[in-house]
Amino acid sequence: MAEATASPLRLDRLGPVRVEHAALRVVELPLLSPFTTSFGTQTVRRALLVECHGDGLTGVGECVAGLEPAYSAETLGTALEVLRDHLLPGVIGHSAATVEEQLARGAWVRGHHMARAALEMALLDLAGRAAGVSLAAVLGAVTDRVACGVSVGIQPSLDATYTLIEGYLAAGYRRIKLKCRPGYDVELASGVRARFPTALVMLDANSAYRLDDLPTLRRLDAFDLMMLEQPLAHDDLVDHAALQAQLRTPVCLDESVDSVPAARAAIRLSAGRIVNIKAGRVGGLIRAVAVHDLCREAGWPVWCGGMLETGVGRAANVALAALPNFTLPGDTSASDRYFDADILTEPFRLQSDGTLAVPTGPGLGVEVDPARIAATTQHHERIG
Ligand code: NPG
Repeated sequence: MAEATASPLRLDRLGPVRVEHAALRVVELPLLSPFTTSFGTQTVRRALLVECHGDGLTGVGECVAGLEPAYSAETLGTALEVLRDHLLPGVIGHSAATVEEQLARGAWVRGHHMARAALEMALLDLAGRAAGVSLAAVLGAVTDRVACGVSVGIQPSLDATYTLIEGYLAAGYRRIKLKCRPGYDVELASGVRARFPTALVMLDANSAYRLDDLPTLRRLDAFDLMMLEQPLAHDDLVDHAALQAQLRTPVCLDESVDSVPAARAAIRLSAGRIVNIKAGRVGGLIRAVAVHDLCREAGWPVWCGGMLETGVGRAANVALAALPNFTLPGDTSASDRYFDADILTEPFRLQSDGTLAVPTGPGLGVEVDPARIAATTQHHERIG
């Protein structure tokens, strides 16, 4: 066990925020190429943005929920409803001494972590802008750039996968994550390892296996993978623990760690050795820092996951990934890995050292481009 260290979170740097009115906006951006995982193929990113207005400032948050309840039970539709009918009415027009107090007004809502996280992001952006402090500074960033990995979806052929990897490594990405599923695993890992002997490579199964697949999963131990992400069911920490006990490759948990208590349980059970932290999945950035802190105390490294975010959600991810225990490259790729054009005035660009710069401006530290917002908006409603 590593020694307990103080949390880097600095919410005390923020003052109170007043939300006068808000808006829910759905933008749609086509993906440059289809993204296939063990549970399906995505060709567009439809993102729900929460905009909170107060004192002449706007804070924006992005919800990571997808169109279908496949990765998680939440969808864009459920998030719209929960934000419109339950979460936003609790904050609009109410004064609070701190952002935490404001968020606590929605604490009675059970689950709906992605909806909650989107509102939290908007409030933290608004409060950061009001106080002139960057989100990265509030969360406790210790670096001004974060190492980037890239996630490669399931391709029509192994050759297509090799070609993509070559391009990403040449661009500077520092770690390759390969989506896998039963029947598209051992050959994939062995082929990639043979062609890229020194690359940092990991596999992500998105819960596609069962403990009965142990013989197949053990064969992956031969390929020096950084980790195997979320091999088993999203709600089965006990089986993950049984698997990790019989696997040399570290198991990384994603879907299984959907809350701070789940992180504690995973650590207690030794259900893996690494956590992919997504703020949306655990209910917000503040809880993401709490998961980070628990993992740090346990000696588990973490990295920042991605959900094909637009630049808004990406800005928050990059700020989070700048915390001290994010020691592994994450799924925080540059805007041009996903979209022809992002919705920001300045997209996230991969630096020559394979990193993204952590925004330093107030709040999220990025600006949405009004023309891109107008061009991509599918739905808009004012609340309050
Ligand atoms: O670079 O943002 C990215 C994508 C990273 O592979 C990625 N995300 O299971 O972690 C995942 C997967 C995902 C994407 C899951 C979209 C759900 C929706």
